[in-house]
Amino acid sequence: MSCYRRLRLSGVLSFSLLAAASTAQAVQVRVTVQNLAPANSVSLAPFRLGFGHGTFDAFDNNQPAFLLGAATIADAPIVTIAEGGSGATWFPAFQSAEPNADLGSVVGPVIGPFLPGQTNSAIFDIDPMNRFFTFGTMIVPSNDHFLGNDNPMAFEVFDAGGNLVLSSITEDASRIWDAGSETENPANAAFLVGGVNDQRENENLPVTFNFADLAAFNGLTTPAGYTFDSSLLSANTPVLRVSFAVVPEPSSVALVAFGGVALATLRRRRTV
Ligand SMILES: [Ca+2]
Ligand SMILES: [Ca+2]
Ligand SMILES: [Ca+2]
Repeated sequence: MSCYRRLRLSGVLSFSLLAAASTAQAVQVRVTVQNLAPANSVSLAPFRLGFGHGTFDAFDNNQPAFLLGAATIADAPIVTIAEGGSGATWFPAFQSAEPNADLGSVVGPVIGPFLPGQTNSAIFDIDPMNRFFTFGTMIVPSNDHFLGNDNPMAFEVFDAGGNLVLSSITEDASRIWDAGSETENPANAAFLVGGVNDQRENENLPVTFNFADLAAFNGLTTPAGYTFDSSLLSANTPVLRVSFAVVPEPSSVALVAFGGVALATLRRRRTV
């Protein structure tokens, strides 16, 4: 290959890379949520998530859930996840703190929560400059238990170059929080036959790690038909895995094809 041709090829490939860098503003990321908990133990309400700059923070260990503009503790952003799974104020607070964040949900494979062993995924368009992942999901049955990250910079999914650098997160039962917002009362709990989740009684405690209090629901029947038993959980029992995978985009496939055409053209020239 002559120096001239080598330079031309290198120029074509550099152009391709530059084009990719300037047009790749969003990547498609598949987020997969798996309930790893043993049968007849905890289920997971719809999974709420955001990719951002790592500045939105809805709670701290051993502090009351932050109100972040909400009038009462029942409306505090993390509490709208912990007490019902909706994130009704969590999403707006996240958007307000980080207007360019990418927010969404992964719901269970059928209507209702992720039962033990169930998995589902969803694909999101993510700006890879939103490098940090934050999530929350209510643990049911409960009044105000949840899984979520206290440190909004705990999970760096993309590096500064926009490359996916985190493939999964696994949480065990010791990572289950009590939001400290509602007392553990089966009559007011979600995902129990006979429980009325809209009812609540202030607990006036800080957010703390606590899965032991789920024993308040042992022996009671869930709407899914199983009898709940928290003794199936030990501190190190895995309960959640979240996985990340980049989905190839049509534009990047086209660029790869373009690079292939450039190489093929050069090869043809060499053989002439
Ligand atoms: Ca925090
Ligand atoms: Ca509680
Ligand atoms: Ca309730």
